[in-house]
Amino acid sequence: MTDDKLIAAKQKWARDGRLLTGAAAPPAQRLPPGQRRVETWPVLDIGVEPGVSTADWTLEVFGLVEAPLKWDWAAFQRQKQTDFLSDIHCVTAWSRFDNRWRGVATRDLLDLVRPKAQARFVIQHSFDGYTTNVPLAAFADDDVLLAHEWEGAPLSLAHGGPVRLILPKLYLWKSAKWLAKLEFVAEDRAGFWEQRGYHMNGDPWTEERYG
Ligand SMILES: Nc1nc2c(c(=O)[nH]1)N[C@H]1C(S)=C(S)[C@@H](COP(=O)(O)O)O[C@H]1N2
Ligand SMILES: [Mo]
Repeated sequence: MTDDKLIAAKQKWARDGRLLTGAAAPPAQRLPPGQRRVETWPVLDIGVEPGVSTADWTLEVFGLVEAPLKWDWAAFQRQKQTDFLSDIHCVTAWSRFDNRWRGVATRDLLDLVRPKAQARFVIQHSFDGYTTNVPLAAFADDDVLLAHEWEGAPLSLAHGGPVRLILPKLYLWKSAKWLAKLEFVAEDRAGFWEQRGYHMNGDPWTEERYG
């Protein structure tokens, strides 16, 4: 059962253009326009916690790549692991600074699967049925990872464990929890929130909240 009340409320935000300030933030500023800093880490999703364990977790990479792959948990753990530190920005206006992550850098994943020349977007598919689309260029940035640890501990189920994407330069709805599949495509395709009035790109610095 999805959280239909929350979904309807956020869809209305998009229609009404809520939280848009119209202000342009200089990139030197750490808090994007219209955001407020929080110390806790709120849980936000469409209301279906899939409860996938490491034993049955797999990741598939398919579509416009030279070398599609499927990893189980052991194969994922054998990949080069990297530590990251980043801020996250949710479109509902909270930002959380200095999150320590550990996982597989998308750059290292891209070296393995080798996107074809026509590939320009990546669709993330999750175990709860959620999807979200990002430009390949954003996915390939050097601060993006498939995260399985936060602050030195396994990523909790509520925050998308065993594995979620973290793409810090876009609003957090572009970072799928409970990541199951990555699909490389030539044409952009709207994901769950993008079909409900949210932006195809989602840059917090230019307030690409809705569109
Ligand atoms: N699979 C999945 N990923 C998801 C979502 C979801 O509902 N399902 N919600 C998105 C939204 S809108 C936000 S703000 C962040 C919230 O992540 P958090 O609960 O860890 O703060 O996850 C994003 N990724
Ligand atoms: Mo969100």
